Amino acid sequence: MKLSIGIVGMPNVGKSTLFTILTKQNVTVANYPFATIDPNVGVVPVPDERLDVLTKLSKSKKTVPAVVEFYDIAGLVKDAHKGEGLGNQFLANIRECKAIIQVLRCFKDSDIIHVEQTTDPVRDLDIIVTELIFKDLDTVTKRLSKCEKEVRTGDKQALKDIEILQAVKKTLESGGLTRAFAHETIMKDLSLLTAKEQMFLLNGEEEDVPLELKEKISELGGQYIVMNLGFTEDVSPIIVKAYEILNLISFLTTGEDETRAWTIERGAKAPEAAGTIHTDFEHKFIRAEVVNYSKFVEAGGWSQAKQKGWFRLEGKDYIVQDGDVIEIRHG
Ligand SMILES: Nc1nc2c(ncn2[C@@H]2O[C@H](COP(=O)(O)OP(=O)(O)O)[C@@H](O)[C@H]2O)c(=O)[nH]1
Ligand SMILES: [Mg+2]
Repeated sequence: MKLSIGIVGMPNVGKSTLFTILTKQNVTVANYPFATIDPNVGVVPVPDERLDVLTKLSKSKKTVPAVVEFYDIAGLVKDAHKGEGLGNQFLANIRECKAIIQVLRCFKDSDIIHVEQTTDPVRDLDIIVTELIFKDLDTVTKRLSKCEKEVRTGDKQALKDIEILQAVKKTLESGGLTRAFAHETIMKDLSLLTAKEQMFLLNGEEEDVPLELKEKISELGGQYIVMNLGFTEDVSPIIVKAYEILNLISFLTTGEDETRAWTIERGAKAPEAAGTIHTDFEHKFIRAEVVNYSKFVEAGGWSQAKQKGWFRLEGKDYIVQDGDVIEIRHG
């Protein structure tokens, strides 16, 4: 699955406004042809000051930041899970994303129509979460009955799966999200909407945000950011926060040709990281030469770091750390 974030919410809450601000500084779009094909996909560079420092040190010709893809998904309305307002199509779009930013309209502006007539972000949150939950309940219930059939044929794995699915179903029925189960194998297969990392963007001024909304979001185990999209230019905090909730880190490569940040999930091992540079590197991985960023800068470059003995040789099991400056050795 790609490292993509879907922008989700009711109609007219500021989703496209967010998408437009995020993608305005779209410097790397030429490297990502699909982004020019689908106008609802934006490739957004991740701000990273370390890149400038490394570029100077290595006198690199090019600097390439890490990127996150954002999807502007059309607005969901009540009963989307029953197909209302093309709901099923939009829910399918959400399923393709790795994480969700849910935009909630807190700003009051009578010129901007609200599909539910009034500004009430607590109600909107409930509507959207309910739609995601209903869709997932449908998915889980279908899978449960399939597993129950498999159990009758003596399938032991199915028995374990049923246990997890029942716990998931119970969570959904009580109105909860299911992120806590995300590590289970069966969940990876189902890719539930409520199991995705989710961040809430409260569109408005701080005083527009009801305390009840913040409490509801905390109950759901979510993190929020308050931002008045109508009057915002700098969205770096959103990108940085999104990177964090997605559990992403960057490792760095640097040389005369280019200095570049590469995105991996926290916990990824060296061959997997190598694979993000080139798929062949993953299979032909021999070892990685690694210096952490601060040591690299302190030494003043690759050769100095080597002279000082500050770089390490790491093998297949090495878990790559944020800010590792890496050179991959491959066959
Ligand atoms: N007053 C105000 N209007 C906003 C704000 N954010 C978005 N809008 C306006 O609300 C309307 C709907 O926004 P849009 O981003 O298209 O909503 P979407 O349907 O969720 O994609 C547009 O006219 C925006 O200019 C805001 O923070 N304050
Ligand atoms: Mg829109």
